[in-house]
Amino acid sequence: MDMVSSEAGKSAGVKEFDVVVVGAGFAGLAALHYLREKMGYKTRVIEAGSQAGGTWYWNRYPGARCDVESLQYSLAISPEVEQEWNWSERFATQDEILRYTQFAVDRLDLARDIDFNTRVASAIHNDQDDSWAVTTEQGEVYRCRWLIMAAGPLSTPNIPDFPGLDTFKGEFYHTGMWPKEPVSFAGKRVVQIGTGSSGVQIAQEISKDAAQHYVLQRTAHHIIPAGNRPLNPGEQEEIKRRYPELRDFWQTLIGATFYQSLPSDPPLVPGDKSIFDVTAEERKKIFDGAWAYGGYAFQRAFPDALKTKEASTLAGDYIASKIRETVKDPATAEKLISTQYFGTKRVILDTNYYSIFNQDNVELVDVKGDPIDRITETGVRLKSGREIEADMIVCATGFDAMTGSLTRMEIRGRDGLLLKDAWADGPKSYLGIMINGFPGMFVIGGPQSCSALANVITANEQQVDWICKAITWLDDNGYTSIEPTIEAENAWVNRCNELADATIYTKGDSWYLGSNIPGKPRRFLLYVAGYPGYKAETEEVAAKGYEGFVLDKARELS
Ligand code: NA7
Repeated sequence: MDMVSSEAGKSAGVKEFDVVVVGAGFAGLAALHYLREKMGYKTRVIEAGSQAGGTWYWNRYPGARCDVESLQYSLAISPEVEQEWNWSERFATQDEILRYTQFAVDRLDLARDIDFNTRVASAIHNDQDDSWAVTTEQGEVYRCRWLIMAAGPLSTPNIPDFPGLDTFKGEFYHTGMWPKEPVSFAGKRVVQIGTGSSGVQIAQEISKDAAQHYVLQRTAHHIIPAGNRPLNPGEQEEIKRRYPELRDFWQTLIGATFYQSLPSDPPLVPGDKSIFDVTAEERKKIFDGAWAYGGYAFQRAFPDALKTKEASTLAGDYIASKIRETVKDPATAEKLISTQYFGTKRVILDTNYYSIFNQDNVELVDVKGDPIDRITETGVRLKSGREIEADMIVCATGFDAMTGSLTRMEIRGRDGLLLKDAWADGPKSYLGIMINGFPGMFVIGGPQSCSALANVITANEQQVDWICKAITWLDDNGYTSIEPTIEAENAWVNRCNELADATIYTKGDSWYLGSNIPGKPRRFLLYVAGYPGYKAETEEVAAKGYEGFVLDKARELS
């Protein structure tokens, strides 16, 4: 099919496609494969990086590793890729995932339809003919009927506006924009700001070589052991043999991923018993087993741990006892104990973080008690007047999550509406896929989807499947436009907010709420009821002929 290019009235120099996809992470790659191979659509992917991989392309900092088991964190769209690629560890490193991505790109011959080193500046809807014009920073224009934004939920780095940052004379890095060239910490005084997943991972690498390593912590996060290890003999083969059955099983679980490596293992945790229905001894035994097994077994041990403050506190107390056992200096141990409810921030999987604080070259600096005043030419000054001299500053300060990758582009929908303005009071979407005022523009991993609360590759693939089926259906029925009604969008947003309010997630501060970005409206950014519920709700809308959407067939491309 070559829907757009066959139309009359093409502008010179404008590249014409049926579908343009922004971003070549897992979502964009899955979309390209689906659109091209299953639907025969003329598709172009635009990618800012020089290689596919999204998150795993940009976050190449030392120690970067996935927190979903490698045998589950993989594309299901291609049996060839699934069977031919071999993972080496239970949780894969950034480097291994990037090599896997490249393998998938080569095996599926995807690169020929991706424009690399190309960043999108704007996407403007043409209300006359229901097309989109996507313009790159180099000034190239792509025109398409359907636009898919797959720019990533965690891809706009947050560099806090510290006064004096531009005066610092040493090396400066953000984990989400790590250079390709090697960075050495050896013999240097390194200040690290931020102790989320990225901070916890890179801290273990910095502390190995730095002369002095200052870990600036604003909030202590909850950290549980990953239990990473090389894959056991036969484990990979069994999973490969059973992939179709296992992928179906994983999709019945709240996070579309299983906390155990193999479902055939005897269940580690009851999983369905309230934390209050067991004695203190039983609870400890269950937590001990889950802690030793690693991964998210601990988080899944009791279903109410992420629901009520009382249950969450018991899980937090267990982690506190582990910190006190590990960290020799009692004052440092107390600072590392989170005062947030367990699960309000994403729980971090780690290997050896707490014990680095027993090293002489590592100091934990509490920047909630004594905040950063400014960055100087030679380091960091705290409000107390303390000067920390540094050769290098590493920001592990996270991302403008879920919305940043979209609002930093000039996206204009119907009547010239700017997406940033439409979201001034907080992001809104219908089904986490489409936005009122932006006809024909689909979003993968956007606000009010379940993406970052689930195995994100599975969540991406489900959205790709939904979007591609919608596009096929629209084209088959002669529609040129689809847009959610404001009523459907409001109802979805309210539903997402109500679901979140019934959990622990809204009882603290996190990027899930946008509260990590000064001035960003506080709103829970995800559908919290789990992958199976999300899949069922979105599929029901499609089965009902795209209920809640306005469909238009009046317009032809000019
Ligand atoms: P996160 O989880 O957002 O962590 C960012 C960290 O940076 C966190 O500890 C923040 O403290 C800290 N931060 C942010 N701004 C500041 C300022 N101004 N001063 C001091 N400290 C600051 O990002 P990650 O990259 O670690 O992980 C993101 C996701 O990627 C993760 O959840 C996984 O899904 C993968 P705070 O907690 O806000 O007080």
